[in-house]
Amino acid sequence: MVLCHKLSTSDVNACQLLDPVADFEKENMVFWKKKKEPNPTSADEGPKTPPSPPSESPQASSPVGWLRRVLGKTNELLRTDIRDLWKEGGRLVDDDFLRELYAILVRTDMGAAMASRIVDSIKDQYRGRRVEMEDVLKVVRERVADSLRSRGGSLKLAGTPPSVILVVGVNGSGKTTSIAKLAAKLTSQGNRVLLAAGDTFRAAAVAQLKVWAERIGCDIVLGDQGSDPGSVAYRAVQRAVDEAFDVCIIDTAGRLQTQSNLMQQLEKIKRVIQKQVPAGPHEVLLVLDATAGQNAISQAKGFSEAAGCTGIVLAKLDGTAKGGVIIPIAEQFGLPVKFIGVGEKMTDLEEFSPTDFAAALFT
Ligand SMILES: Nc1nc2c(ncn2[C@@H]2O[C@H](COP(=O)(O)OP(=O)(O)OP(=O)(O)O)[C@@H](O)[C@H]2O)c(=O)[nH]1
Ligand SMILES: [Mg+2]
Repeated sequence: MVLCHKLSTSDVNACQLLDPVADFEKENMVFWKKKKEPNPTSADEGPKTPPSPPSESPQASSPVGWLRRVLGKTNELLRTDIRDLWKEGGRLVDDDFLRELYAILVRTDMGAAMASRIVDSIKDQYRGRRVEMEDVLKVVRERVADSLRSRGGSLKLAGTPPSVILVVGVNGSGKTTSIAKLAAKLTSQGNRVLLAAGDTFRAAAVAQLKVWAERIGCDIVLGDQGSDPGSVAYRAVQRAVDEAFDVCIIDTAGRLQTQSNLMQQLEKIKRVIQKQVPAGPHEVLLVLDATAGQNAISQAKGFSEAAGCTGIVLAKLDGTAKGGVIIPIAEQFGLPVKFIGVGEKMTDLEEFSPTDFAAALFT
C-alpha cells in the first residue's frame, strides 16, 4: 500500500517546508561535501569525486527528454553503434544483421537474455524484409519496457505508521545520499521522517547523515562510533513508534555481499526492527552504483539473497554509459527498481518509470 501521511500545519512548519529561503537552498543544494563545509569523511577515506550532476529537473522538460539527457552516455553508446548498422539505408534482416544487432545490444549491458529476446522478436517480425533503425528501436523499447514493468513497483509504506526502511549496499554505492534524497522527497510529500545513523563503523558516516538531516529539517537518531548498529536501529524504531513518525529510514555501513558476518549483522538489525514493528522493515532497499556495470549484478545477487532486499535504488545513473545494467538486475533477481539517482543534489532522486526509461534509453 502506498501512503502519503499528511502533516498538520505545525508539523510542516517544524520541517521548515514553508520557508522559501530553505526551499531555495534545498532545491539548489549539491552534496554537502561540495559546499566546502566540514567534510567528515575526508579524514578517514579521502574525498569522493562523483560525476557532475545534471542541472535540469524533470519538471523543466518532458520526463523522457530529461531522462534522455541524464542517460546521455548510455543512449549515445547505443545510438552510435546501432546507427552503424544502417550505413547504407534500410537493412535486410538476415543472419548477418541479426548477429551484428545482438553484439550491439549486449554491449549496452542489457544482458544476453534480453538481447536474444529482442533479436528473436526482430527475426519473427522482419526476417527477409528491409528494416529501418526506428523499426528496431521500437521493438527494443517495447521488450525492455515490458520486462521492467513486470518488475516495477513503487515504495511500499505501512498501512499503520511508522514505515521502516532499511538501506543496504556496498561501500560508496550511494546509500547515505540516496537516504537523504528519499527523506527529502517523503518530507516534501508531507511525511514526518526519522533518520537512523546506523553506519556506526565510521564517525564520519554519522556526521554525514546528520548534516543531511539538518538540511532536510528532519529528525535523526545518532549512534556512537563503534556502537552496535542494532541498538541505533532499536532506538530509532522505538522513537518512531513513540513519537508517531510516518517513516523511519535506517542507514547501514557499506559491506560486501561476501562478508557473511556483516550480512548476519543486517539480519540482526531486521530482527531488532521486528521487535517493535513486526511487519518491518517494509522495504529493504539495495543501493547499487550504476557505474559499477556488471559488478552491480553480482552485488545484487549477493545482497538479494543474504539481506532479503525488496527493491533497488540505482544511484549515479547520470554520467555513466552503463545504464542498461538495470535490465539484467531487474530480470535476474526479480527485484523492482524503485528509484534512480541522477545526481548529487537533494532533488536528484526519481521514481523509476519503466516506460520512460526504455523510451529515453532507446530513442
Ligand atoms: N553523480 C552522482 N553522484 C552520486 C549519486 N548518489 C551518490 N553520489 C555520490 O557518491 C558518493 C558516495 O555516496 P554516499 O552516499 O556517501 O555512499 P555510501 O554508500 O553511503 O558510502 P559508504 O557509507 O562509504 O558505504 C558521494 O560523493 C555522493 O555524492 C548520484 O545519483 N549521482
Ligand atoms: Mg554512507
